[in-house]
Amino acid sequence: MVVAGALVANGLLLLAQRSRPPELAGMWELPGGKVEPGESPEGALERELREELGVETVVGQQLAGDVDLAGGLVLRAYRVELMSGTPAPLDHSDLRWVDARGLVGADLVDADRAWVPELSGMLRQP
Ligand code: DCM
Repeated sequence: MVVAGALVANGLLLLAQRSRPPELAGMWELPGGKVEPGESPEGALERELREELGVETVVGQQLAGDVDLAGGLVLRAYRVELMSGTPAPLDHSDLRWVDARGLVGADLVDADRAWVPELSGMLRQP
């Protein structure tokens, strides 16, 4: 399983720009990564966000609908609350905070598009 986090603060959502693989590089995603053996999905997401963004988070509610990825992986997204730190692109090309319009207009990886309607409703409208 792959887990991804929707970090929303002040009506804005954090998007992260992938640096790899070549076919996904430059596209934007909810940051996250693979669940390792013995980890809970929530624990894995907290670890991934610590490693990739340098922040401490608490994982909240799951977003609706898991997404099937290539290779038999399943992608699941969660709401995430920032506890401490300022997100930094430690593993991504760039980070960006988007409102509803910015989310709809972003060049998102295909899998993450499933959550655009649900996420837009949480964000500042233009
Ligand atoms: N992935 C995705 N959307 C995300 C996070 C990851 O589609 N928000 C996909 C990209 C890879 C796989 O999950 O196929 C593993 O991600 P990573 O390469 O970041 O470990």
